Amino acid sequence: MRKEGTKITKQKSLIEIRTGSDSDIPRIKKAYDFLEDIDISYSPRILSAHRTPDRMAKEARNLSKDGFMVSIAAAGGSAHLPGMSASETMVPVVGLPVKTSSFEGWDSLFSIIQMPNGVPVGTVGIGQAESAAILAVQIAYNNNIDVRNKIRKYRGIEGELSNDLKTVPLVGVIKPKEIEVDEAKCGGMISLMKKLGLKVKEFDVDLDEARSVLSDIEDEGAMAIIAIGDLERADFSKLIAGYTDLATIGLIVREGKVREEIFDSFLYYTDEEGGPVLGMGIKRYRNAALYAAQIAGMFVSEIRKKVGAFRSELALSVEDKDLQVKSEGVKTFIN
Ligand code: RP5
Repeated sequence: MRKEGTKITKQKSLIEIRTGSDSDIPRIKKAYDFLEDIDISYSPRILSAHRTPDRMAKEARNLSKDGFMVSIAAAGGSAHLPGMSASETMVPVVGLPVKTSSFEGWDSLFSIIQMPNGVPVGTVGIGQAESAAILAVQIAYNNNIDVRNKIRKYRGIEGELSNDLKTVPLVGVIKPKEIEVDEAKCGGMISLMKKLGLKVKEFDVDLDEARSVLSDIEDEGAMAIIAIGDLERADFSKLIAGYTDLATIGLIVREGKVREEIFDSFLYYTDEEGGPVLGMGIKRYRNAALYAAQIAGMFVSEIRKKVGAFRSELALSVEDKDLQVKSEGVKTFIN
């Protein structure tokens, strides 16, 4: 049986907040506070990926049947809770890296963000608990115009959405004109989304055009945005997120060595500029597509089924390789 969040008991929780330890709870207090302040129910859990692995996995598998639309998974250090939870569910997981004493939370961030292709976690900056809560609401309440307008007001986003707005499985892919993407990978991301049943609209913009592009796609009922940046324009995703209440997936695509400072301009915004971003691992084009499909899949069962089939194919291909390496040995396998 689920216990409802602390303050609200009548409203059904669409948002679960799982932490790897009770010690995480005071560190992510802003997430609970934010949801309580805007009257959104949540279910708090303590589920450790290492100390209670079976229970953690089982409760991840139960998320969908228990009616959750999103799970915030917060953990620190060897922070495997978000990734392991994500691998057991089609419900989008928002990864919240908890600040640690030894590495200031960089260990947590790196353990969460760079998920392998196939199983995305939308990751916020270290200790960015309020961002995680805002994004969870933006994902779970995409079709609830009252809640969306409340969030827009709180975040200072211009323009109230019309109550007649109907959401559709549409995703906007937006990038600055000046950056170069790997055409094959970007094309692969777009075709994967289409294969999973999403409509996709692509925009190359200057930042001053972004606001009107976003306003149009919001009016068309989009469910998510993928905003692409590179090393020089790592801030692009969060600047885009500053103009919209749509769940904004941030993707950094530039090839080459990446230093950790990039995450400072990628994931952290201020009251004056930018907004919260669901960060994907560097160059994780496919995960951006899958995460967008998971968000839409919360509202469209056909898309959820297709993401499930994609995951099953992925699992089968790993199992095949396992059988192969077991029978052939590594030397034949790698040749
Ligand atoms: C992680 O280890 C938890 O998420 C927590 O951040 C960290 C330390 O846990 P405790 O030793 O305080 O229980 O799994």
